[in-house]
Amino acid sequence: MIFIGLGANLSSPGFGLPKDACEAALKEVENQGIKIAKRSRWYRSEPVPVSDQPWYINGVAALETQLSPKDLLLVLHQIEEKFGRVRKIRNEARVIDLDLLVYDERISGEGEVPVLPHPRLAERAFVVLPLIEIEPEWRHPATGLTGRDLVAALPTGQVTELDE
Ligand code: PH2
Ligand code: MG
Ligand code: MG
Repeated sequence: MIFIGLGANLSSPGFGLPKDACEAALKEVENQGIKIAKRSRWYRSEPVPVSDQPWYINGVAALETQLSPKDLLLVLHQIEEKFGRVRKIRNEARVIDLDLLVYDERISGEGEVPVLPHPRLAERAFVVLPLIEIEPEWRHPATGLTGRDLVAALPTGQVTELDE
């Protein structure tokens, strides 16, 4: 299974509100010939680490593609660029963020890019909750932890709720 995380906490002139940008980004993934097998609902989440940035919209999608992890990451970065994402500082507010979280059972070696599974996946409620929503039986390839284990192990105090 291949999972990507979507996130946004700034509006953009071209794509509007964060949720609209996330929806448009999923369309764009499909336009690149990549199948969206499953997608979570959208969640509203407090910035991690806590800051005075606007809250995020987050979600996770399961993809089907023959692209290699490297090529898939390249496509995700191209979509981010198309949406006007400018990278300056780590964790800064953004119009769209597309992260490659998991690529089947792959575990990256030292220095390999992309790092798989995403190194901060298990610490983040805004990733774990939507991921287990679409794939409750999933196990973390490196730790073997189940969805339920991952939820139980999340750091406390990360507010993540369904956006309704
Ligand atoms: N992304 C980050 C850093 N912090 N916090 C929330 N709630 N949602 C995000 O998507 C997020 C974050 C770095 O990519
Ligand atoms: Mg991210
Ligand atoms: Mg990113």
